Amino acid sequence: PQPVHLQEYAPPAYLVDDVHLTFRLDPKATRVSARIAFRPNPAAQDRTFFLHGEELTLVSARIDGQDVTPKITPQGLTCAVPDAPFTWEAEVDISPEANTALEGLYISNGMYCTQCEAEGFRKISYYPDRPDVMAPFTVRIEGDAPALLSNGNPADSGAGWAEWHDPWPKPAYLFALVAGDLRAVSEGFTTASGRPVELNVWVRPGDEGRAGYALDALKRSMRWDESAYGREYDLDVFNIVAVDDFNMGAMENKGLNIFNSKYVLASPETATDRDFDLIEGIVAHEYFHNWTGNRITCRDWFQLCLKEGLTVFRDQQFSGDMRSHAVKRIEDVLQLRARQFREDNGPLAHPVRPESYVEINNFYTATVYEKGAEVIGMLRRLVGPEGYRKALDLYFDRHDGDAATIEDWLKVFEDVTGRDLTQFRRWYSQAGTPRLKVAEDYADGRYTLHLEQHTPPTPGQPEKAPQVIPVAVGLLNPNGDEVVPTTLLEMTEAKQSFSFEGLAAKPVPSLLRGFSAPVILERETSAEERAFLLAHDTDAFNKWEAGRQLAREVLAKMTTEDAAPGPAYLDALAAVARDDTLDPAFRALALRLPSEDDLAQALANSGITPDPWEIHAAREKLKAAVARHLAEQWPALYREMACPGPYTPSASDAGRRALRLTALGYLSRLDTGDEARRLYAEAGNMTETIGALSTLLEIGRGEEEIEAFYARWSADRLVMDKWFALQTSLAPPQRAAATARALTEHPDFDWKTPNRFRAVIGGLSANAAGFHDPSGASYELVADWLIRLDDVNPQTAARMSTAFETLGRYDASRQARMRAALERIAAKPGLSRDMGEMVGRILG
Ligand code: HT7
Ligand code: ZN
Repeated sequence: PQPVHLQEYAPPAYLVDDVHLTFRLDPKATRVSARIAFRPNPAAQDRTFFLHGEELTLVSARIDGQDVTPKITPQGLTCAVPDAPFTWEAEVDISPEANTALEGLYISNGMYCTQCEAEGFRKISYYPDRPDVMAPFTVRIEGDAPALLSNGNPADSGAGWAEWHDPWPKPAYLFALVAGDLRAVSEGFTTASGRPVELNVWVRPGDEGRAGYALDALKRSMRWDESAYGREYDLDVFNIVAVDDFNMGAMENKGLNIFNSKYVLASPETATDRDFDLIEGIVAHEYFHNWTGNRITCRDWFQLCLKEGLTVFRDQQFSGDMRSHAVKRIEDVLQLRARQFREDNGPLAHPVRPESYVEINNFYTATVYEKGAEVIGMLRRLVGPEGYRKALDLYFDRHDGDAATIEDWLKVFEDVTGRDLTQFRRWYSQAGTPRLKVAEDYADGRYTLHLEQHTPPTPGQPEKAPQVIPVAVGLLNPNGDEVVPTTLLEMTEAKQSFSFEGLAAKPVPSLLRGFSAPVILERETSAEERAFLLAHDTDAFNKWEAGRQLAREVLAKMTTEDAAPGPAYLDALAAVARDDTLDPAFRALALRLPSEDDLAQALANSGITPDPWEIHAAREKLKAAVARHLAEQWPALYREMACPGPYTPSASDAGRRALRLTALGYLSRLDTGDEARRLYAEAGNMTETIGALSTLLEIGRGEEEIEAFYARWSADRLVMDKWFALQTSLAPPQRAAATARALTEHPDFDWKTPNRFRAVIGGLSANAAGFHDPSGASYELVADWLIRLDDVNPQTAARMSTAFETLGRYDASRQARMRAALERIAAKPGLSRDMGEMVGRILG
């Protein structure tokens, strides 16, 4: 298949003024009738009338009431049309039941549902399925389900039918339809200007008790968008539907958000604190898309970060406001490094705005989403919160109803602030994580930081130009007092120096405060200085970061030199564990060791070939050493952090539980799991149940509890996903492949359900040492299953092939085995375009 290029963008030949769709639902043959008002686009050169359409059976086609016979290809149709506005009518048949790819109209557990982003609408009707064609939609659904839902406002309904009208022009990717036996959990909401809105969360009968938290998160998101961005909701109803079979997390269809049920349904008994946290964030994210994505959409799919980067940034701000900014920032950076830095450092690296793709679904990546959000965070830092708010106001004013571009986005910042953002634009066009080297000197009260930036080559981009890097810096004197508060240095050159005058002694710098830019900081410093910052830094992110770097260095030495952990680190951790002036959630994060993949990444970045089994062994040793060093503190911490009263998912209770379970993790290395077993038996909520169970699995125990868990929860799909994922992700390295293989033979392994597939195969891929079993057994197992899934659900299979993206990091033997697995996938007859592109890029 040929790639599509950003440079080839051409405006659509025809625009759409109005769309009427009628669905006669039937699992085998749903009849979709479309009546569409087209008009020639004066801005277009080309006059070819082309409608996308895939896997459709055309029944009839008419133009202005006259039958026509279009020319049909596997990608769509062309037809001779008048050189003036005209009405197109067509009927097609589609088979939701046969749709296992979960794109277009499909059936999940007896319920009809759609997924149209990015290019799924073309599997529903012939249409110009591109985001720059926007139109109001009227939809009639005929079917015998109790709930018949589509976008916009309900217009009319009767027995076995319902009509919906969405007055806001939208691209086809935001179309949605849901029909099934669903119950609404509802509440009213009044917008700031007094518009009443009905909020519904639609779930299967029996799940009503698990919808309350999502509904509450929705209300808080709506209020927050009003106060933080001045954005109100614009329809009479807002519907959220929970669906079991879903390729991703959720989808922002106008007025009818569809969610993976994992991100809607929660009760204290079945969901962990992490689940509640994710539900809040994802509900907010999809709601915020109503303005950043729906009212202002993307001109083409290359501009995906326009809506996704901005919406992620907004949901991060929201979660920070709801919980703790410091903790949220640490969690976001952990995630950025684990996913985006990993991606940026390998064969799948691409710019935040890619310049070509074969399959756009392969570009819903950490780079587009998370790095896209970081770029916005940097912009905000550079122009300040007021400049940012003014720019956003102008963006909404100027582009409401548009399909916009990154150029449009940056222009509002330039117009509001008078800044030239030409160089800043490189953050959108250059791939790779910049390295920021720091040296310093001090003489006569003058302290100078010498900064040097360099971005390594990435596929197709051997050379990089310097980027604008906002470096937030604070300086501490040797007593630990802050002598220079946070100051923003704007680096624009490849090499640049910045001086601070009037300092009585050589200061200790706190660099890149709040992680002010998505770069890798390279600075030689002592363990003592890191411990000093961990103790004294006033910037919460850098306080944590100091401990993190210390842990990385200790682990790296333990891995490569078999060294013992030094006292600087162990004593610094003890001080954090003891310091009850610190937020428990922060302490839990500071006491958590870097992941095995994080360490592999760090070693590879410093030119050392990581051995995943040695890393695993070193990390286990370090856990044991920390457990022993703080032996007296764990039981007390475990006791003190117990939450009195009934479970609440509040940030403060969740933080206490996180610290308590961290203490349990270390404690279990001293008491062979006795306390964890007790907690498993007594736990009154899923957070503690899973905490106890994972603690036991991590020390190679928990067999009885795994059985008991299955007996208790086997009827609950979402909880069973946890059961599967825990076992593959926490299996000891030598047993991981065999554990995963055995689970693929389990009668409950419904591999066609993405959540279950991700639990088992994704769980194994996330088990760094287990996946990199030197025998290659895990590579082979994962490849076998990706080959199998590719026939059924290419989108999910292709996404999961990223397990192999770290190929270049490892030793020759592992590389050869990974390559062999990938080549076997590449050679599969009938390989999907999705998987073909991914494997081709990984193999290089
Ligand atoms: N905009 C959505 C991205 C998306 C998606 C969601 C579910 C299934 C398939 C999908 N393809 C693309 C989700 C979001 O970012 O909010
Ligand atoms: Zn999104």
